[in-house]
Amino acid sequence: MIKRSLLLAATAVGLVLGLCGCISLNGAEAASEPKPYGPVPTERQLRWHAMEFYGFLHFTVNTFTDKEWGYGDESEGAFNPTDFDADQIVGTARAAGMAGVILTAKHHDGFCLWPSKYTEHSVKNSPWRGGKGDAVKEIAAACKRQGLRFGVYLSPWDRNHKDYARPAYIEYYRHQLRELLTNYGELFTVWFDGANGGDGFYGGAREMRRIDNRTFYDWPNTWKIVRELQPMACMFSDAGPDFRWVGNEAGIAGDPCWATLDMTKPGRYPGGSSQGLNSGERPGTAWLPAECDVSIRPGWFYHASEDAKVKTPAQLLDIYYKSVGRGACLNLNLPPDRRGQIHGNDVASLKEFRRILDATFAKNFAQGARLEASNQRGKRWAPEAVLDGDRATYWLTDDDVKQAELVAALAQPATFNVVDLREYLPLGQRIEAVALDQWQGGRWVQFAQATSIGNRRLIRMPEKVATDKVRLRVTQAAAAPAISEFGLYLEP
Ligand code: FUL
Repeated sequence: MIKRSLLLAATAVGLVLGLCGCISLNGAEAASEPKPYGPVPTERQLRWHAMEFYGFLHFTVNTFTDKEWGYGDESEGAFNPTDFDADQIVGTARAAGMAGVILTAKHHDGFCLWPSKYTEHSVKNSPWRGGKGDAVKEIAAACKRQGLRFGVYLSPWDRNHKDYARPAYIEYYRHQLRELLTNYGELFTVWFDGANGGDGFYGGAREMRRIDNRTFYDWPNTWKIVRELQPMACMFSDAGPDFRWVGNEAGIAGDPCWATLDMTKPGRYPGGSSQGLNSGERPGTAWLPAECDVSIRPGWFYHASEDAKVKTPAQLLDIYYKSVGRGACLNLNLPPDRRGQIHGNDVASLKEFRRILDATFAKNFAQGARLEASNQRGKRWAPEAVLDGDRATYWLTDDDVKQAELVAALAQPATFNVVDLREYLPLGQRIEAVALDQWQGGRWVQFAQATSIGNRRLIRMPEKVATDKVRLRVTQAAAAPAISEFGLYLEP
């Protein structure tokens, strides 16, 4: 009897909640669920956003022939790393703070780093490990051991294959894709390069072969294979479907850099034009955030002649702030050398880069601040969420409030030169401009401003700011701003 009345009461409450969805149990008015603005990310894209920083590993016959683009006629015998060490490679990426690596399983020259069943042009005919080696397997296993995610680059352009530019090649390409998608554990990405240079070996033909990027690869059906076999893998091409090229190979995102793109524009297909990719488009028709790819050296592959041209820690930091700090992901290439390891110069530069980043983000000076917001949408969306280190919680204003302020009275006076902001992505990219003020001599003085935020905005200031009160102002937004994180840091 008691049980039954409880059940009835619960049903009644449930009904009331279900009917109006806006009355809380204590009778007070609570706000309704917020509606997303514009295109929103998928679950797999959210996982990708959370990675922020990962690496490319460009490695193949080119490493031994000293080329950037192999012609496709390289002997399998050329591939012979003297001391291949997947743990050293992946360990270097891990120590640098990377969340994953993407290996060039096959570059444009067509040589396969795994013993594909569908070609003789692979490690199986190389002297490395007596023809029994599988570099894809070794890197994937090292990633698993060291807690990194793994992805593959499978060049659509193949300058070795006799059927390239004919329908039979698509079949070949898909067989290879299936091998990579089924034999190497979970992949976080499949990276489809857009380069199609034309001439090549092509099984001995040594000729120019042109294809129409838009139709030849029949991308929709190739993508289906990835979705079927690796549903959580994000696919890259110049224009998606899951993340986009940033339009340059310098690792620099636009400012602003919107996470959305208008896919109705001409050239919006894999390998299409790079127009608009650097800054994205707003409001856009698809959530298609940017990846900034860049090599730690001038070339993508290892060349001893570039040993003294490794990017310095200061250059890497600059790239980090202009990629991750503009809401994109950074894909930094580390090319294994002829031993099959990351060269000491690269290791040293990465180590110092990481040391500075760790020192910078060790302490959030906003932590413990007393927060006061000009508006909040009800208890569940209180401003304290911006300091809880959890990107799933956020401060949100009422629907009609698109400009809002958050004053943070710091626990102690602080000196900082980096501001860190994140939007709550499942509600779409809403904020269009923010400004920051410091309390100085009894008044507010602006010290920074920014446009797009998205996954993350890092504002790196030329001067340090010393204050005990900071004001964050959302000065322009397309919908009620939803901010999930806020931080103040000091780069040493
Ligand atoms: C380009 C390629 O042609 C380069 O060799 C490299 O792989 C880079 C990441 O993408 O399009």
